[in-house]
Amino acid sequence: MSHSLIHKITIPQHGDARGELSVAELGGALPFVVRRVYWIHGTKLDVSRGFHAHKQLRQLCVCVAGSVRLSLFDGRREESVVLDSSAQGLLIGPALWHEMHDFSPDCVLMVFADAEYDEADYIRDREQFIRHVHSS
Ligand code: T46
Repeated sequence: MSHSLIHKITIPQHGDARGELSVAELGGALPFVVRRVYWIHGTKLDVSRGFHAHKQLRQLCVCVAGSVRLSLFDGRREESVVLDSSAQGLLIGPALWHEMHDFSPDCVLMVFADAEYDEADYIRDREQFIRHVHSS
């Protein structure tokens, strides 16, 4: 049986009467040393993003506000997951085509990455991605 493409990580919450506090730390919710953090926000209505895979990069995506749907494709199967909680992260490893759809207007998607930005690590053509996974 093939394993799921969706790897969720529980992010510890320390809520109290004052509100919420969520922690992503190495050895806890973070499975790698973070070298870059970016966040996607202010996404316009009916806009989708992504449409690429990475050759090496590992990322943890946390929807800290609102919601977004991620569609994942490993070259054979496609799976979709809605992120709508700051208590859960989605791991996106290498060789996983990903698309982001259905952003809510208030969505803030925070992404922790294990390397600096490198355009050479992107595969932005779906046919090229399929050839890449079937040749490796
Ligand atoms: C990913 C998904 C989840 C930079 O200059 N530095 C950066 O660290 C990033 C992430 C992007 N950029 C530049 C490159 C483009 O000119 O920002 C512009 C928008 O990037 P892109 O079109 O790749 O954005 P998304 O939302 O399609 O993809 C992003 C990440 O790039 C990607 O690694 O996995 O979010």
